Parts: sequence; structure tokens; C-alpha cells
Amino acid sequence: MSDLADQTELQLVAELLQTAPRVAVLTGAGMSAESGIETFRQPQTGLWARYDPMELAHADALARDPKMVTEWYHWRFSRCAHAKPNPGHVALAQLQQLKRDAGGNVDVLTQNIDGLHQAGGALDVVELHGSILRWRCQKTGEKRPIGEVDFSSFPPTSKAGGVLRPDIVLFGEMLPTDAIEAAERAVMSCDVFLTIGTSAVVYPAAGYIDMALSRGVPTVEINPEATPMTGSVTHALRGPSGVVLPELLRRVRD
Ligand code: BV8
Repeated sequence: MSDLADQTELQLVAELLQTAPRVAVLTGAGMSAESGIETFRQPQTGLWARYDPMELAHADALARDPKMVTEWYHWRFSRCAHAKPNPGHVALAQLQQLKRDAGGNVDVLTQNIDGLHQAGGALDVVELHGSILRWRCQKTGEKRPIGEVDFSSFPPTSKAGGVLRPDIVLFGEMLPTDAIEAAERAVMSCDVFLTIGTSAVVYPAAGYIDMALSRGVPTVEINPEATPMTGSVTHALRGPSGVVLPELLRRVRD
């Protein structure tokens, strides 16, 4: 945060966070970028720069070629298995604790499947797109932690003989009903809405930004780049979440 405008915006947002009892936060892949996990749309290095997302992260692809898709997700897991929560994850979890101690809350609604919010201390995280740390049997629906899956061959199979797939939401699949209900409750009851590290192009998740905007609550975007929502939000903090969130927390605590 170098120039005055940013300092002023930062201070305004910190004051909002100080007084608002309930905060709803939508996070995307940018939240985990400083943990070393590639985002989806980073040109050249982004996951999708090298793969066609609709070729791999799509329900039709899994039905057509479960071997390829489960191998890709196992590779995706290998790239986040050793990732650690970054200062942005930790600051958000500490803000949540601060709010809870004062009788309020921070509802974390994440599109990420890496489990880093929980690893950073956040509670009751709403995993809108599921988790790569859980895999489920396509035959029985039984779920198990990834550590209990045998990846000696692909696609991995369960004892019931069904294909084991990551417990995530692929394109063309509905989000879990309980996640949708929790997210709607959070956005409809929040006093401030933050959108952090998301390009805001994937629905229905990006629709929660629209929902907050339609309620007229103050909305804040934290992202080094502009997004389709930048022109609509109340405050746009241009910077990496691993830097901006700890700075906001410091000011909230002051
Ligand atoms: C559904 C799990 C219906 C898998 C994911 C046209 C219009 C609207 C919708 C659609 C449409 N055509 C098709 C659709 C539907 C589709 C969709 O939205 N498509 C988009 C591409 C147009 N949606 C769906 O299919 C959804 N389901 O609609 O179902 C239905 C109805 C009946 C019956 C059946 C079905 C399901 C969507 C979920 C798909 N699964 N992930 C996996 O992870 O592989 S989505 C995937 O994209 C990830 O979850 C990811 O999180 C998400 C969004 O991407 P971002 O998180 O925003 O990441 P991105 O790289 O894009 O951006 C990173 C941002 O971070 C950037 O802005 C960058 O500047 C910033 N950044 C970088 N560094 C930092 C940073 N920010 C902060 N700090 C930093 N350091």
C-alpha cells in the first residue's frame, strides 16, 4: 500500500470492519496464490493456460475419461498438498475470531478446494466447490479423506467397485445444497461483503457479489487486478490478499 489513496481506502475499510458485526467473504484462487498454488486464469502459468478447463474440470470430461480427469486432480492435489496457509488466510481467521468474541461473525465462502482457510484457522468454512482433500465413490456416495485413497491405478476405485472422484463441484454440476443455503444466509445477513482473490466470472459463486450489491451493503474487492465487479464495489483495494488482509487486521485492532 504505497500511495495516499490506498491508505485512505484501507482506513475506510478498516473502520467498516471495526463496526460491522457480520462480515461475509467470498474468496477465490487468488487467496491461495501466495501459498504457491497457481490460480486458474493467470496467463502463461495459470492452470488453465495449459489446459482447457472444460476439457478437464467438467462433469462431461469425468464421464468421458475418468482416468484422465482423476489423474489431473491427483496432480492438482500434489501441487497443493505441501502448501501452507499464507498471512492472508491467517489474518482472515483472526478477524473471524475477533468478530466472534464480540458476538458477530465472519462467514468464509470459498471457491477454493485446497483446504487452506481451515488450515489457517478459519471455522465453519463454506466450501462452495467442495474439497480436493475428500474423494467420493460415484457408486455409493461414500466419502473418504484423500490419504485413504489408493492411487496405484487410475481411476481409483472404492471397495464397492465404484470410481472414486474428488468431492468437488465440476463445471456442469450443481453446488451442494447445504453450501448454497449457508452462503445465501451469510450474504443476506451481512453488514459488509468482501470479495477476495476471485476473477468473479464463475457462477453461481460470483452471483453472491451481485446479491450483496443488490442489498446495498458496503462491498470491498481485494485483488491486485481489476475484475468485472471493480466498477460496482464500494471500495477496491489493489493488492495481494496476503499483504492487504494483515494490514486491515492491524488497523482494525488499533
Ligand atoms: C452450474 C472446482 C448448473 C473444480 C470450479 C455463462 C454465464 C454464467 C454461467 C455459466 C455460463 N456458462 C456456463 C455457466 C455455468 C458455469 C460457469 O460459471 N462458467 C463460467 C466459466 C462462465 N458454472 C457451472 O458450471 C457451475 N454449475 O452452473 O450448474 C446446473 C444446473 C442444473 C444441473 C446441473 C448443473 C459450477 C461452477 C463450479 C466449477 N468448479 N472449481 C476445480 O477447482 O478444478 S470453478 C473454478 O473457478 C475454481 O473453483 C475457481 O475458484 C473458480 C473461479 O476462479 P477464481 O477462483 O476466480 O480464480 P481465477 O484464476 O479465475 O482468478 C484469480 C483471481 O485472483 C484473479 O482475479 C487474480 O487477479 C487474483 N489474484 C492473483 N493473485 C492474487 C489475487 N488476489 C489476491 N491476492 C493475490 N495474491
